Amino acid sequence: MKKIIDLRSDTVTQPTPDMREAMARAEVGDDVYGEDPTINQLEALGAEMAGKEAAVFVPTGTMGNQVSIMAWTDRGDEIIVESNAHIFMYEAGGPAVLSGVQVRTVPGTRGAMDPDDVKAAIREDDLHCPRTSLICMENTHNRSGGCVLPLDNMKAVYELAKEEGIAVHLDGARVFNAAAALGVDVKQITQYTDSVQFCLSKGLCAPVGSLVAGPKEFIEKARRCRKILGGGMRQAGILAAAGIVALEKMTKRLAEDHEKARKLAQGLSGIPGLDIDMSTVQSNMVLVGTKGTGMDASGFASLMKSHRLLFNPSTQYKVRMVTHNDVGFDDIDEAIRRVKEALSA
Ligand code: TLP
Repeated sequence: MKKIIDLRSDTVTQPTPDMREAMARAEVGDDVYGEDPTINQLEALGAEMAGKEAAVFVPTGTMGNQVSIMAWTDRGDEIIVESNAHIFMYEAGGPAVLSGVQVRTVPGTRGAMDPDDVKAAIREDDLHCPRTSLICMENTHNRSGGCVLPLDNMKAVYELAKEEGIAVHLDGARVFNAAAALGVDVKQITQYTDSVQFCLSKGLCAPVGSLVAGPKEFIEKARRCRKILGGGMRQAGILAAAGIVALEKMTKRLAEDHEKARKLAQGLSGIPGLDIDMSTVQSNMVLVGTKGTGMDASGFASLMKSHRLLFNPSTQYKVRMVTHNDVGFDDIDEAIRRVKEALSA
C-alpha cells in the first residue's frame, strides 16, 4: 500500500518529538487567573517577537481574528478587508454574528489592496453611514496561493489608516512564512499593523493555538472578548509549551517548505494539462489549474485521492497544494510521479 502524501494544508502537521516532550514537562496553572507560567512565557515571547506590548493565547486563528475584530470595533461599525480574505471567506460570518459589524471588501492583487481603493472605501463622517473602524490585511495571503504582501503596500495601507485614525489588524496566520519568504525579521512586517494574529498550529507544527499581539490596552480587551467566546482555558500551558517550541525552533525552518513548494510547482508545471503561475509560488503553497486536463478541481482532487495524494480544491478549476514539515523532498518527487502517472493513464 502506497504511503499517503497529504498536501491539503499545513494544519495537518503533527507536533514534533521536542513539542511532545515539552508538553509532558510543562508547568501549568489556571490561566483564567493568569497563573499558567507556560502560557505567560509564550505570551511574552510572542509579544516580543512581534514587536508588540502584549499578547494573548487563543485556541485558533479564527478566534484570534474574531477577538481582534471584537476588541477594535463597536456594533454597527464597518471593517475593510480584501475580497478573498480568510476573515471574509472562511470564518462563518463571524464579524456579523459576534461583533455586529458589516464587512466591506476591497479587491486585491495577490492579496494586496490598492491604497487608493482602501481610501475610497473609508466612510465619511455622516449620520447615515457606518463608521469604518478597522482595516484588515492578510500575509501570507491564503486564497492567492500563499503570496506575500509587499512591505511597501502594507506600509501605504497602514499610513493611510493612521491618517484616518483607523486601526489595522493583520491576519498573520502564516506571517512567519511571509518573513521567511522576504528574508526579514517578522517585526519588519508587524510594524505596519496595530494588532496581529499568528498561528502556531500551521507550518509551525504546534497541535493547537494562536497568539494575538498588540498594544496592552487592546490585549486586555481581547482577553475579555476571548472569555465571551468561551476561549478562557485553564491548564493550557500543556499547549503553550508546544507553542514555545514552535516559535523558537520551527520558525527557522520554513524556508525549506518554500523550497519544497517551488520544487513541486516546477515538477508539475511540465505536465500537460496542468497550469501553474510560477510567479505566485512565493511561500509554501502551489495553486494548480486543472482546466487543461478536462477535469474540474474536485474531479482532479478525487482522482489523485485514489492515488493516495491529498489536496483540496480552491476554486472551480484550481487546486491548492501545501507543503510542510511532514512531507519530505522525496515525497514531493513521489507526488509529481503520481500525478504524471494518473494523467497519462
Ligand atoms: N486556514 C485553513 C482553512 O481554514 C482554509 C487552511 O487550511 O489554510 N487565517 C488564515 C489566513 C488561514 O489560512 C486560516 C486557516 C485561519 C486564519 C484560521 O485558522 P484556524 O484554522 O486555526 O481557525
